Amino acid sequence: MTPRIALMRRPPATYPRCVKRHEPDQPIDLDKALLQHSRYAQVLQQLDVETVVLDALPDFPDSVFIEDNALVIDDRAILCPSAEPSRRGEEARLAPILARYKRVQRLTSSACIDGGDCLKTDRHLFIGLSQRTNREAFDHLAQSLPDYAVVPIPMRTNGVLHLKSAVSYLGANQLLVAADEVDATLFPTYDVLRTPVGEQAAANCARVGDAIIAPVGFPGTVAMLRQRDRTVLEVDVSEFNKGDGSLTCLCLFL
Ligand code: CIR
Repeated sequence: MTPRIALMRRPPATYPRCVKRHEPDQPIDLDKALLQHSRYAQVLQQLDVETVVLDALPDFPDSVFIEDNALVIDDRAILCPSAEPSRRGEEARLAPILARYKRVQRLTSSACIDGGDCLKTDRHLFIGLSQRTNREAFDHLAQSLPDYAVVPIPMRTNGVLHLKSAVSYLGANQLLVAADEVDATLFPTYDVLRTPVGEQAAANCARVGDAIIAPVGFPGTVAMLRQRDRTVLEVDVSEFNKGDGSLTCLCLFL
């Protein structure tokens, strides 16, 4: 389904203090992050997606990564409580906004999950079992979404943060996979396109209709997609990469 609305959350002034697994070589440039965020919204608008940009939440430095706060599936928005203590509560701040569009649901209290670990295709919901997403969350989703085949995907301990950092659904039964990060044989019924050597980070792309939004800096991946007649638009998300974020985490498609 082509997304028509994207919720985004403006980066707060506290964003440079977001959770990071490693300090970046260069510090986060907040002004540049704000520009990149606006530019991404413009690209979505060019593709006829209505962007709803929510006020910044200074108490939550990572709240710009709004994809992690909920799993939106059909008419439901399932809130995602993060395993990262400083992110707990972001989802509650989003709940009233989601309720304008969807039926809001909650998981069992022992469940931890980030939306970045939830990859929907037309038939499957793949759930990355990562440092952020536990079995309780997977079990609850598997029980409560009988229309989907809900499939667990084990993630490497020191690999990417989330499943969607390494796998994107491109529509037409195609998955773009960073095969160094996730075992591509776990998707036997899909046409798997592997990111070229050195371009693993390009595996996180957003799809809007037939168009693909890809991060800047991965010419091999862009060429591969264009050879398959896909329209590719590139967006610079360098300041979000420094906070362990990728492109898709900046919006929540409704
Ligand atoms: C975090 O550690 O939670 C944030 N600094 C980055 C979250 C990125 N989210 C995503 O890729 N879905």
